[in-house]
Amino acid sequence: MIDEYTLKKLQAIAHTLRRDVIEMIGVGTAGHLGGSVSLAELMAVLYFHTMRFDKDKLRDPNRDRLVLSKGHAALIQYAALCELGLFPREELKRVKKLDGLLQGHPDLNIPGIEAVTGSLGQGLSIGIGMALALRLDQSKGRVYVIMGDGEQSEGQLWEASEAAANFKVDNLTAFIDWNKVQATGPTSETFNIPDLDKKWRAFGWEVMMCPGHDIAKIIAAIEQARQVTEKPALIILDTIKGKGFSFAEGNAAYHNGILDDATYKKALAELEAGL
Ligand SMILES: Cc1ncc(C[n+]2csc(CCOP(=O)(O)OP(=O)(O)O)c2C)c(N)n1
Repeated sequence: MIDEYTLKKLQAIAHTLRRDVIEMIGVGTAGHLGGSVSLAELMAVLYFHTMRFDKDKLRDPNRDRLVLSKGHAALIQYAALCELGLFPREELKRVKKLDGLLQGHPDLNIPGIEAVTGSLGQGLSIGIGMALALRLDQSKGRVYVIMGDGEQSEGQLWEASEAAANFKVDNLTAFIDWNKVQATGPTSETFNIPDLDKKWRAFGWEVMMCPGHDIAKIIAAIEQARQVTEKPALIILDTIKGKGFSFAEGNAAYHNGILDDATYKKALAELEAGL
């Protein structure tokens, strides 16, 4: 259980992260809006509540690691890292610019980023490697890996899934951002993988379903996952792609769409109204 103050604080942070994403995308350039903002609550919880993460001790061997396997959603991670003070706000205005720090996918030269991602399907393998190394080092650090539902079509991910169960990787928690839409349309029409929960369970994981925009429930699910021993845990977050912006919710056009002047203003107005 979390107290009312913490809940309100994390909700406000999720709201701020959404606003930062809109500011980063701006008018007239493409940006991964939908799959970024579907993660706003999870990012708020992980970086501002759950993770052992100290911005002044980025090399602490006991820190928790976050691997954003669906690296195209980097904007929401950049927003969180910026709000934590890891780089100046001016960098948000230079996202995806050649002279900017923040490129389209996470890169190791960005403070706070632990893994290069973007080629879907690889993040879980990276996370398992980290978790096994942490175990060898007897570190207190845990690893969190965020995957997409469209990403579930990647074969490497299922090999990694088996490996995690085989090696009893219990210092890792994985998430699927189950927003049901991928780049060009509904995930069920692009590459249908029904019964994700049963499949992961059959692969030896502890699997939990969780409403993905409910901060208290996300915190409770992560806590439950931490208690699991001798096997890895997966939290499937039931989310809405584009959450928070009426024109983008469930709309594949805003997977990596362009905001024009009207949609940009509408996004800001909806943020304002949601305060
Ligand atoms: C190996 C690989 N194939 C294709 C792509 C192109 N791509 C980028 S995002 C995306 C859709 C991903 O869908 P999902 O995992 O559901 O992400 P979300 O909807 O949460 O943004 C694809 C196919 C990629 N980045 N990597």
